[in-house]
Amino acid sequence: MVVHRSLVIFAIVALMAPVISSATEYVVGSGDGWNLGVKYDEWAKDKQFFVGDTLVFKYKAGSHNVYKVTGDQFKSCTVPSNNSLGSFTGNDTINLATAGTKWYICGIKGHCDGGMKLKITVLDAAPAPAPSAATTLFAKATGVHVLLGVIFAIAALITA
Ligand SMILES: [Cu+2]
Repeated sequence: MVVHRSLVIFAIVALMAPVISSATEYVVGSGDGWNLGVKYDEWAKDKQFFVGDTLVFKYKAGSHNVYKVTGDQFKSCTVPSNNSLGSFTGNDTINLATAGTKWYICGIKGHCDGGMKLKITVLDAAPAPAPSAATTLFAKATGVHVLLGVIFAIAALITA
């Protein structure tokens, strides 16, 4: 019975894996969080952001904040008069709802100039109309997961 149960769980996990991996939560700056002395262009350069992903800005509440800004405000480190992100809790989550370039800065005096500025490009989650190498790979990966799930489900039934 122990084997039977673990096989069923494996089958469910194998079937669910492509669904689970479709949206990603990114902690900005990873372990360094949202702080001075972190190179956010370095952090962002090897990442691909898609609509549906989330950014989490982690910092000591009161020490920093996060403003969504325009490209011009980003360049000049201009803090907008409105706070478009709601309250600053030190664990600020932003849902990437639309595709395009997004800019974020810390609004504490001198912090944006000190490097607390993040620029990312968000891509549409939907696959391109023309089949690309990436979508073909994804389709294959999904196929393998479904196949594995079916095989283990059958195996689970046989051993039951
Ligand atoms: Cu700051």
